[in-house]
Amino acid sequence: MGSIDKAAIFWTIGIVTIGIGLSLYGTNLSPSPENQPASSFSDKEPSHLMQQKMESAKLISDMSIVSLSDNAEFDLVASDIIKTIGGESYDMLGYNQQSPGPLLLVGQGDEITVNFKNNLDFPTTVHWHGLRLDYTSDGVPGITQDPVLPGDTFEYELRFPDSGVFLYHPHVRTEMQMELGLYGNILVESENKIPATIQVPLILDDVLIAEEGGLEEFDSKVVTHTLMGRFGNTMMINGDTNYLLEVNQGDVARLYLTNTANTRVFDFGIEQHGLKLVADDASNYEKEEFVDSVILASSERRTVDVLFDKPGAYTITHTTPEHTYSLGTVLVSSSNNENDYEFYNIDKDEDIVAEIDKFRKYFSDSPDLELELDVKTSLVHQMSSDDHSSMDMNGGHGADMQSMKSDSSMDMNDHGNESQPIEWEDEMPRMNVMSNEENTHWILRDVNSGKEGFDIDYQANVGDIKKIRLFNNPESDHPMQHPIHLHGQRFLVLSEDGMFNDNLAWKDTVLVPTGKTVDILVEFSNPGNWAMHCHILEHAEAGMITEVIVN
Ligand SMILES: [Cu+2]
Repeated sequence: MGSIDKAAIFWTIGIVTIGIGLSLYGTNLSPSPENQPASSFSDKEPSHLMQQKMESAKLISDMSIVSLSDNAEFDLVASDIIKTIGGESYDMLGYNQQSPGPLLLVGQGDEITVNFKNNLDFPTTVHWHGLRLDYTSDGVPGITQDPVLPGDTFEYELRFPDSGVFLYHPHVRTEMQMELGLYGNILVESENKIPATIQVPLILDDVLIAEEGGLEEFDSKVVTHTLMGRFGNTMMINGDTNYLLEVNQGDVARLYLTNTANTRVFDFGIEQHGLKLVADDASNYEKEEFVDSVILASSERRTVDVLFDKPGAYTITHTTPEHTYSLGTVLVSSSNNENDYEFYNIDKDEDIVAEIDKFRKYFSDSPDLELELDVKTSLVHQMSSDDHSSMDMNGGHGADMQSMKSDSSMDMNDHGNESQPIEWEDEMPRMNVMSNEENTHWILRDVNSGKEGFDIDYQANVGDIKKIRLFNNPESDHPMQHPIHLHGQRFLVLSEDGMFNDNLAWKDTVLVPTGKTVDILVEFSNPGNWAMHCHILEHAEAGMITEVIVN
């Protein structure tokens, strides 16, 4: 039933690295002093611990692993599948008959060709989220390609200038197709050594299962749940409601986290374990830091290292202001392995610091573009003009509100948790279900021109370094956080409400909390026509999208 019975796939990185020249652990046994604390590895001979690492850096994946060398070709097919969730069968969608789709394992700097076939009953595309690839392979209808019709094929040319974990998913009715299971990870390996004994991709998701069974239905013509996005009621890691990771005491796990939920922001943690935060969407951080948990919005990724130094069963958690949910379990078996206490050392990534140094002179530039995040919805006025004087969004819908911590005076503009990393979750289900792309229109607005959405016509040139200011208007009809994603480029998140971010990393998606002003510095490195949109999938479908042209 759980993943105990599932044949987990073990892949020895040592074997892979021979082919693509990444065997730093095998050849460089005297790490440079700036990368290693003085206390560790001072001997010429490899230590016992290092021997262990050299032999055992395994990739553990529930998804089938497809290892692709430079110039490889790969066939990817989207089709209907029947997927088992919590012992029940559901009609869903998959890539190569799987959901999540296969994990593509590639090397930084390599290029591959994906021969895609659409065996679905409706149009789709594949978007390669976070990759700075040729825009003609970016998979966005209306901007880079026509939808791939049922039975048709499309050839995607992928390249991987950045290392880390990325994802692929459709860009047509994305809110439906991703919810039904179309997504997968790409792991781009760099030449840098990985100070871990195992590597594990963890895809966090939720699905909405209807009371009467089956997944909550979609309207084939109209996007629904546009107010807040479709929150699931069933959470999964790697497509499994009962996820289990089995490790040995002494293992250092490098966890690659990806959020593929339509709208849910996850606050990921592991009971009794600190997480060493290593990398963001598209690069390492300037410096590692220990955190209790990691906030990930839809489509964001993080890399964290965890030392499992004591045997036991530990719950993988998602924590909201109201609840702590179990996402799965890490089972740590006792072993004679020594705990690797150098894990507690904090490393600086001098390469990233040096790379970002070239951009610091732009940090104080004025914004080249100021975007306001807003919404127009007839629902709010409809509801508030209803003759229920006491009817705020809680009071009138007691049955819908049972999951809330109180029936106090919250109304739509006061979710009460706006200062928290996770502002709130599905608190107004009925209102949300009533919302659709016709009664609720999400807006990206150019503050200076007043233009909205595709009328904004923002252009830049390759080589430009530009600041973009994102203002999440707290006075809008329905203020809430929005993860804003820019295709095909990378950016630094410089500040929030003027508070400078002192640990930078390259990103492609940034969560803009309610009422906040977030400045990002975009390196326009990749020519073409690119989408920029909210990654709450229902918001993007309901208008929260624009196009950026890089000449
Ligand atoms: Cu949004």
